[in-house]
Amino acid sequence: MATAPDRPAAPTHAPENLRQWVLEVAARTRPQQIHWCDGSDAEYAELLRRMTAAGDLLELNPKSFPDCHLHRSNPSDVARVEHLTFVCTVKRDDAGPNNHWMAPAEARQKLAALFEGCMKGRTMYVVPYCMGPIDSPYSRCGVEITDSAYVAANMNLMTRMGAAALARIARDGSFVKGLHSIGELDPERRFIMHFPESLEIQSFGSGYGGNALLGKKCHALRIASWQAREEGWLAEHMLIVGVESPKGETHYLACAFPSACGKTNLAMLIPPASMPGWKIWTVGDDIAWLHPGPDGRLWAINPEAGYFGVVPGTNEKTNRHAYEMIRHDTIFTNVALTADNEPWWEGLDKGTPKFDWQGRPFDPARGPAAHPNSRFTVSAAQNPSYSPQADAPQGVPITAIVFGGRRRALAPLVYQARDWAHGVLVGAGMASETTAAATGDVGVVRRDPMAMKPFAGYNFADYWGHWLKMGGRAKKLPGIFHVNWFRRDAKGKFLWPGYGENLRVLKWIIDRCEGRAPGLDTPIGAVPTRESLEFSGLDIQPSTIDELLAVDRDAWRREVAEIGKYLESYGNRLPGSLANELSKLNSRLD
Ligand code: OXD
Ligand code: MN
Repeated sequence: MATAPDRPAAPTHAPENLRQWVLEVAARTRPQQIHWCDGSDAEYAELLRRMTAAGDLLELNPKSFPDCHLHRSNPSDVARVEHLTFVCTVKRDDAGPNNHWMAPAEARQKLAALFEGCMKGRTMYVVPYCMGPIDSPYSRCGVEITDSAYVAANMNLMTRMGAAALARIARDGSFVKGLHSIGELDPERRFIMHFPESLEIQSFGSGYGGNALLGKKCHALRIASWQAREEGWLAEHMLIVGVESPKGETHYLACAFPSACGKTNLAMLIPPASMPGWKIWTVGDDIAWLHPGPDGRLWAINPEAGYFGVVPGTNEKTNRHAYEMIRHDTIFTNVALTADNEPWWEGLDKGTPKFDWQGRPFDPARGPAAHPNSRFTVSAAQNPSYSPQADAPQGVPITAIVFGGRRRALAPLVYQARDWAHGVLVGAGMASETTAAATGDVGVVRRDPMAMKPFAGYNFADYWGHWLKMGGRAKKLPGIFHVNWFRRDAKGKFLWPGYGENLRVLKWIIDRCEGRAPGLDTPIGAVPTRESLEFSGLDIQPSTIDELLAVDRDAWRREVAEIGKYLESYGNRLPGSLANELSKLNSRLD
């Protein structure tokens, strides 16, 4: 193999500030050895081999799932922990009511005690990574120090990690410092702390993706959203999808939905048979960094290089591309196993589970076989619909921004905001039912502005102010829309088939932006006329369409009152123009 995993010395091109920091951390955490990751295939294979030998990974059936492995988490460590996630700014108000806050000095003291000697007997991995294409001016780098081989291997799939990132760090001179230890995986000794003012992250006591793969939520959303405000761009919880029409015209949409609400499925959508000639290109499935481009449009890059997706529900019909791409070279976390050593999950339309996600003989009385938040980690390059533009340094131009949530009532299938400022209100007023992606109750409607409730690294009031300002920075702004795939009838049945059929809605959105689709003006925005949505080949009753597109004024008045109360909780930091948008909406409803 190209590199020995235990090589202690820093690579020659590692900058001095990085070497110094690594030595300081090693002196505090006292690992047995230090391994600087180079990101090579040989290194990845060696990491997997070691974890398998140690029992941290199980090799799956090599014939049907070649080079796939299963990792079983500690049962108390299977999701993001929002109540243990802190933004540590000098002033409490800068973190805002949307974040848990701790004073930086207090947080550092707590963490220092936890990290002291925590890597004894372990290997300390130094993981240099680049969020975004290596040669993009919009990309940003970081280094994660971790004592988890699982984290190092996942970072290899999820980011551009290793030698090329290190070379860029040496060029840039600055990087986000991420320090991570699994500690004892004790929920009582678990903290995910962010110091946006000094570009630092410290995470202790969890090995779960969103808590431990620091490039993802911690860097690319919480720290990056802070940097984006300072530098005039946006770091958002959005997929980026290219929609190519039969005429060969491609439009890119950036869509913000809360965790586990179908971003990966939408990013890899398979067009229905009744819409021949349409193609979908995935640029990203979770995070978008948006910059005003020289042509006045917003341009987006996906800072990630892989997918950390929810497994349950994935099958040939719901997401054929994901289903195919996770059949080789994939790390599964917390899925069940069949007797043939194949991964199994709820919603897979074949096979039977023999062992549940904890490795116990499967007993339906104990709940689902796969954990509802079980995940796959896979390189984006394995996705059959991976867009060649995903590596473009300038990113892709965004035609429309789409907000959405999981709402069984109220929000119509799709509506369009009247303009940018109204669109910011639509995003700020978003609410969605909670899912298994974070610990806590599932199915409870909560406010989740721009799908960023768990991820905005600063006060939401300032964040909305920044969004409003961005409206003045780009001359050709994308249209802003809201969708809801999850509306149900009185009996609880979904009204809309979703999945591939969502393309019909994306087509209307693009047509609207291109000025070629009529809309019906309502107080909340424009909804499609029945004729302007493409329904050919879809078995749906006209009355269902009417129900999907209906705007119930009374219910909306109640909703707007709720949104008003929520926005008021941000006090006098709330931008006046947002409050103004809300009163305009109120008057339209009257
Ligand atoms: C994720 C999440 O893992 O949003 O992407 O929780
Ligand atoms: Mn996410």
